[in-house]
Amino acid sequence: MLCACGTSPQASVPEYTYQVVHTYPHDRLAFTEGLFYQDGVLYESTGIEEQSSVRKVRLETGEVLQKHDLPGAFFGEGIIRWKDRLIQLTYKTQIGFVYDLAGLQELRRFQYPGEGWALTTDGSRIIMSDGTSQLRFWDPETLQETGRLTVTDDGRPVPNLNELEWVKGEIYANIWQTDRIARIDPKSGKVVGWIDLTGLLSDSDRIPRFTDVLNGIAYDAAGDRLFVTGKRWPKLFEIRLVKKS
Ligand SMILES: [Ca+2]
Repeated sequence: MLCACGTSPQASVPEYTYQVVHTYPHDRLAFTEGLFYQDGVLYESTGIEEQSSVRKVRLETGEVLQKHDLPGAFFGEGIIRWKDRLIQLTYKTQIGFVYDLAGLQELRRFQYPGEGWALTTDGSRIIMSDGTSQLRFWDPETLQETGRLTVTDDGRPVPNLNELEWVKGEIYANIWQTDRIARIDPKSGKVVGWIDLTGLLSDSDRIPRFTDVLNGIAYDAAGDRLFVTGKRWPKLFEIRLVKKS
């Protein structure tokens, strides 16, 4: 039978599934909101008021090496390193924190409008998500906005962009409340690939009404390793992408 759909065929955006390369322990109480990897250490931000923190974690064991707790009113969100500083967003309080990377001591606070969801960097700009289909670019020194980019898939905006990671010239963004990661062209904003992580955390590793959604992408550029986890997941995974045929 012929399809009489009446619309032009969609440009085929490649889809990827995954292979698990390694499984590591992850703090089951960590409501992961931000994640990156730097010089052998995972940096993680956790959310929820009265439970928020920024921490350094040993990848292999999940051991928390260093931790700074946020004041109770703040809900921690995305993090990124810039030079010798660590920058952290908060969810709805419109205040960000700048820490000393080595000691995780608070150096100062700054303000931005709207919600704060995630951060990453292409090496010259900070890239920020706020839960919409837009990404914001910031000057990393002034933390002032320099531009925005709308992320689209086949011409339609992609909302709920959450945790970000810069991976080999693309922006990876996991889509809130899904098992999917968008691979985004940073120039056009177009989704150039979809990663489907369905089934990554098994049902037996989930606690009903406690274990939450996929969130947290980190990339080890030197070792070409991609890490993903989720909110209150007991595991963190190194994965390899496999193109769906
Ligand atoms: Ca990240």
